Amino acid sequence: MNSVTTIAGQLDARGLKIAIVATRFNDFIVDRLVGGAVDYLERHGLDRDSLILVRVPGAFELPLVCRKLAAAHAYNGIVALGAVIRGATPHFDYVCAEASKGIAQTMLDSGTPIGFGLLTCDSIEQAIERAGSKAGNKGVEAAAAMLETIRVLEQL
Ligand code: INI
Repeated sequence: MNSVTTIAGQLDARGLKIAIVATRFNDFIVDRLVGGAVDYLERHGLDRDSLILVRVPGAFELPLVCRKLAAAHAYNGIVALGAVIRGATPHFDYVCAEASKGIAQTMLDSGTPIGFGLLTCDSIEQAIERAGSKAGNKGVEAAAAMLETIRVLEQL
């Protein structure tokens, strides 16, 4: 497949303006995701002055705030971070479904890349594993995906 023309995003965050939107709900987990995303973006050249962090109450509020930021056209990309942890009622399913649908729809409607860093876990242990331990840090992965998508779109 050497001869196939390939377009791929460079993981270079220099010169970009980025917004991170993070929930206060489950902040003991989400703060680890935020730390991972900030660290990743700075190590890839992002100037700290070009980064804002917006806090929202919970995952259900992520789409609305991402949509407002995208509509401002002031940011090249957005990283949405949160953690929904299953409880005793079906509440989990409604919050996960609306948050993920809303974020995806916002990305498609606005054309602004949004890194999807919303953990949807059956237990606190699963969330801890994905917030900088056994299963990596999903905040880092969301920031990386957003960055790569920004740089791919620039070439299309
Ligand atoms: N919000 C979360 O971000 N994570 C959760 O685990 C969660 N649970 O389990 O209830 C949660 N609920 C709050 C929700 O996102 C809204 O903030 C709330 O319903 C007010 O609109």
